[in-house]
Amino acid sequence: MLADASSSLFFPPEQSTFAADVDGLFDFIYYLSAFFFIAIIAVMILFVLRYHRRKGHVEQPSASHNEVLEITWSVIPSILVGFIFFYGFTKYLDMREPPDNAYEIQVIAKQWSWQFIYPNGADSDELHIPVNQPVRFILQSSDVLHSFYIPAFRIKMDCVPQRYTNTWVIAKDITGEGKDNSEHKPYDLFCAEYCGKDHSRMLAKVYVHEQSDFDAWLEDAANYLEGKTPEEGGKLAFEKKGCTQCHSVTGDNSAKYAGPPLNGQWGTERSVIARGASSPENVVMDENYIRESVREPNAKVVVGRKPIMPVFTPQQLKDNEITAIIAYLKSLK
Ligand code: HEC
Ligand SMILES: [Cu+2]
Repeated sequence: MLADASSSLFFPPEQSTFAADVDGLFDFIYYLSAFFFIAIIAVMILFVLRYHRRKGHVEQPSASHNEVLEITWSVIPSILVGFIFFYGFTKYLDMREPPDNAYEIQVIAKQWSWQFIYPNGADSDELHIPVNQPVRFILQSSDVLHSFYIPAFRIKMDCVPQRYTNTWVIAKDITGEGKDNSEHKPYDLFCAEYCGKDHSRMLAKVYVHEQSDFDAWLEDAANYLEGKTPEEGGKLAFEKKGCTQCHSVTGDNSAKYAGPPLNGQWGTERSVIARGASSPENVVMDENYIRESVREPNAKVVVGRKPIMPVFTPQQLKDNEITAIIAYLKSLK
């Protein structure tokens, strides 16, 4: 990031209409603090040199007070702090109030991935938005606290379980990769609230498109299973929905994956503990077991595993996607 010509010392390039204001206020506070830090230390050193205790030096009685000095050191800081408050608060209010015509995207945060759901039902694990248009994000969490943070846009907002929060942005420039022709790389999106073991891997990219390219992308994203065999489509769905975060399809059973490997499992028996039961029972991996594992992961938990698989609601994973995933898992040897 520092190598990028247009980036400042502290931040990536300003890519939203908010960014210049945020950086302006940050710089003001930063240089103001630096100024007073140097001024205070300098005066302190001067006083130490001038007034330190030494032979033949007679102590002065303590001065009672100096009205001009005291008023000066009260009024100047009050004006500075008042300015910081006023500027910060008015900009904060702008950032809280999306315009009525904003395009709305649902954001679902979960351990440890992001899901973005668009008005036409399409969804993605990377964020795609149109350029120069207000976009409002409606944030929710499926499990614990997360925080939706896009440094290039200077926006950050908590995702709180059992509650909706929101934030919005206008992106100033398109990004490269895909059909667009731009020098900007896609921007980073981070989770900025520690949320467990794989918090540091809870990342996504942000792609900003021209409106027409965005519309085309949206259309494709909604119909991504079309024209594919169930196995091909299932593989895509399995990757797109973040199953690969927790399940290997290579037999890798290491601690890197929170869930069991899913290749070669079709038709085999496993030991599970059903909800409320005290002793394990055996079940076979078939269509209904996979469907239940996705819609109600805690109904039966594999012995020796933690019940941490997230629920995938029909909004997050449609029935036809489950059907495709079943075909894919069936095909994995
Ligand atoms: C956050 C990690 C995580 C994610 C993401 C995840 N799973 Fe799981 N999954 C687990 C864990 C842990 C288990 C074992 C405990 C249990 O049975 O709930 C499991 C169990 C399963 C099982 C039963 C495995 C067996 O051997 O009996 C299936 C099938 C499954 N997951 C499918 C999926 C699919 C499909 C997706 C994506 C739509 C997915 N999982 C996403 C963690 C995850
Ligand atoms: Cu998180």
